[in-house]
Amino acid sequence: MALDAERIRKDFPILESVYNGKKLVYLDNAATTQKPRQVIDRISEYYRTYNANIHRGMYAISVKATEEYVRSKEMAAKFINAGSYREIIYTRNTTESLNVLALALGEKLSRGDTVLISTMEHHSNIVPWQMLARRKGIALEYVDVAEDKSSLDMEGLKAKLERKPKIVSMTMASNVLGTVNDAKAITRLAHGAGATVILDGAQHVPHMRTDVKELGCDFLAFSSHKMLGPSGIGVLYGKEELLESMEPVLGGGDMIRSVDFQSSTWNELPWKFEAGTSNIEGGIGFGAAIEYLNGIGMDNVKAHEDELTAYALKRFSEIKGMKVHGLKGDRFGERIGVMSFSIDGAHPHDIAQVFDSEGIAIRAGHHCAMPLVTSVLNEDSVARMSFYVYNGKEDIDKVVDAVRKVKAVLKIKD
Ligand code: C6P
Repeated sequence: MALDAERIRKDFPILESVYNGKKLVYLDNAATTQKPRQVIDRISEYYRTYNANIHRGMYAISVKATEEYVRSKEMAAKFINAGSYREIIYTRNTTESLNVLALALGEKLSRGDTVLISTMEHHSNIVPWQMLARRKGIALEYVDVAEDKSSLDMEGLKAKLERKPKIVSMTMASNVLGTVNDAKAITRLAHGAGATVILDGAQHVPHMRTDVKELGCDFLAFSSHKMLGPSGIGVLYGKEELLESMEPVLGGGDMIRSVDFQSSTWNELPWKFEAGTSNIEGGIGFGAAIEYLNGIGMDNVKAHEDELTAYALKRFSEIKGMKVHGLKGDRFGERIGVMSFSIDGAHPHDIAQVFDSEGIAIRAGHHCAMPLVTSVLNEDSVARMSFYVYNGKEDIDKVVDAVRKVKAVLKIKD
């Protein structure tokens, strides 16, 4: 076994809860993950013993708060193998990180320039570029999902790169299909075409080792809340020289070096991009989450999810009328533990409701990836379960029982 899920589960107080008379089985980790005691306690300790604003205080608790906040950035930098914490900007979430990039990099684009994304993207890597296209008259192009309806069409990517897009922004792992894209190859090809490369790591960084030096990407976005940390903290990683060359998008306190009545100069990195009082407790709690994941080891996290994915694929293959979206067979390792599925004759919202009555939390809908779900999968909605470090095979067994209940309730014949 890659990790001891049963022992890990004991660190998560919420997993002791009983809903609808059943012990909670939490399988909506792609939406957000649960928090271990270590994270909850770290945030509580901050409030109880050293709550103060950072960078301002000439007194002990402010100095400690600043040190802890910076320490969390150092851990985040190390976690993705960034050069230093100067390359780690804290935002609210992946969405904000991508919006900051669309605003800051978008400033340098002009009418007729192209931004290339894919049809596999979450709305947060589509809408900011559409807004930029409307503002600046740039063209937005898409790389398609391949015929397998699961992986990115790499030949299509090469063809689109011939048009020399200025920016290529792609997801590292799909929140609907679970597919892990070859982000290293995408980055290499896009750089070869002269593009700036942004990677959406929201579903990758929490689930497997992510090394920005190895990937070679220019920017990476991800969220603390999807990796055991608090909400309201996202990461925007950028290569130092690129961040230095960019203008900030928000102005105010903390991001300046000097201000006079007419103009201002900017603070050093990463503070240039963090205007106003930061989410201090969020940053500090995120540090505790990173420590927790380091304790498990990211290769163990991936191996555990592989084990659960293989088991779920096997169990689901035994059920008539059940369709699993995404890569299957011996390609199961090319996905994270996100599994979308449909059951003949059952609406995904009904599936989620019956699951809820069994204490099982899953998500149903378009998962903020409408183009992918409607145009590629040809569905208006799919059910989705997603695993993390505290899930075990017994959770999947409960899902299989719940699928049987869905069929019984909706009178679907076997
Ligand atoms: N996907 C899901 O249930 P935020 O909300 O900003 O932390 O993350 C946005 C985001 C960006 N990219 C990908 C690939 C994502 O999966 C998400 C968030 C959640 O699938 C909430 S919609």
